[in-house]
Amino acid sequence: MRSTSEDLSRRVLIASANPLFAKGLQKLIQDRWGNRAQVIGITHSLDETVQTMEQEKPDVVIVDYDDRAINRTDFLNQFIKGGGAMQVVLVSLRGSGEAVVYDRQMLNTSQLENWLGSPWPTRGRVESLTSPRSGNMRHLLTAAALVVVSTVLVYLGLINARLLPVQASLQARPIDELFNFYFAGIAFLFSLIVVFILYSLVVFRRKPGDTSDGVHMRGITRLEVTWTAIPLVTVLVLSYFGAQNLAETVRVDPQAMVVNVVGGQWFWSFEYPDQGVTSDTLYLPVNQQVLLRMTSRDVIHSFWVPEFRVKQDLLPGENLVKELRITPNVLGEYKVRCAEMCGVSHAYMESPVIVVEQEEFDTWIREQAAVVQDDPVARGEKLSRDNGCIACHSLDGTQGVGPTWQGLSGSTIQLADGTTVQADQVYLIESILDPRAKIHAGYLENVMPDTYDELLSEQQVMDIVAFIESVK
Ligand code: HEC
Ligand SMILES: [Cu+2]
Repeated sequence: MRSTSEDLSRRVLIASANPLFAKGLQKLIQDRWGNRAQVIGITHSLDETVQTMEQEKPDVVIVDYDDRAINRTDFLNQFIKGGGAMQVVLVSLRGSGEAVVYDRQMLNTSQLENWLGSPWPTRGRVESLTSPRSGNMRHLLTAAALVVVSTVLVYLGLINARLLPVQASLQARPIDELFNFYFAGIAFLFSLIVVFILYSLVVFRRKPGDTSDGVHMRGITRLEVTWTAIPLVTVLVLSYFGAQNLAETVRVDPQAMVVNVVGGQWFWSFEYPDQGVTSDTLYLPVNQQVLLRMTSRDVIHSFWVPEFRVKQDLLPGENLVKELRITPNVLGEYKVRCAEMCGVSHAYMESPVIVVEQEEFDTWIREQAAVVQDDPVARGEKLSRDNGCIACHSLDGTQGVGPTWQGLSGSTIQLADGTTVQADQVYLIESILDPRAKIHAGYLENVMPDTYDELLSEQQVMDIVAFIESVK
């Protein structure tokens, strides 16, 4: 900032090919300002003006607005490229006469009146010279305060909006912490943008009758470097947090219980290899890490229990086993859902996930194991659920993707080729092992998987048939 005494002896350059304009202006400046301003030269062309500006570094350049020899647009382009503080006054003597002041630092229409005592009508509103910066600072501080208030309010709103369900696993904790951190960032960025826009709309609204131009701005390198550097650092910090978080959610507990998960159109099946049990419900003992080893029977599915937060895709292919570790720490009933669009019944690909005390889990395992031993119908029912048959075949007459099993056994079936067939044991077995052989009229022929002859043993097929026969 300049001191006041220096301010009072400004060095002025006049650029005009018109001698009358230059002389008149020089006289005017001398009359009004005496030795507080000094005309250091008069130039007659664009090149001469630019050259003199570089050599003499005047405080102010007064340019004849109507002069063809010094094209004002070309001149301003040159002027703006320079460094250091300098002001340009474009003065027109034509018609109504007008003047525009450009300031290399601020480029606003201020200070003209103070400078020349307003000898010409000025274009637009001329602000007083009394420290325009303090006014800017006040606006900035007010807006900043509003940003702080808005950030706090938006953040409180976000964390109280219950965007996340109950936190029911150890892995969910770091994820939620990261979420909260992001919410704070989102609240701040949202406020930064919205508050400044609204503030400008309200406070800097164009007053009636104001026809002045906005401030003319060219690139400000320092600002551009700043707004590139800050996001860069922010992204690096976030990626560090993200990596740390990931490491925490995949931390291995050597005591983890293994469950093999198979996803298919449209069912989940959970095998407990160490306990010799398979189920369509995922039972988990509380506070014990479970290692899910997951694969898909057909297309890509995705295992997601929102309460546990973590999620993992299941890929088709024998050797494509994906792992996910979960340590449930809140008792309760949840639902696993498929988070990957996988066909017609994708939205219904849900199974219960039940977190129980260790003793209750052991009891459940014992019951499941017992069922498998005793009764072919019970075994068949279990196999039907575990293999996803029930997803397509209802047991209560409800219309599904496939025909209902209620009353199926022994009924007469209309086939797509116009013939009929008796649904005896032979037909049921053939329908399971070779579903394309005979098509039930009204159903799509290539929907039922034709892989069961590989997946099921002869005994298992007989168990399922026993179960179908029992659904009356
Ligand atoms: C993706 C859906 C789907 C799955 C899973 C599925 N089926 Fe089917 N199933 C069908 C459709 C559709 C038909 C009718 C078309 C046909 O006859 O192939 C059918 C037909 C049948 C039939 C003949 C019934 C009749 O009314 O003609 C039997 C029996 C059968 N399925 C058993 C099973 C068994 C057992 C399983 C599990 C091991 C199973 N299905 C899994 C879709 C499915
Ligand atoms: Cu799916």
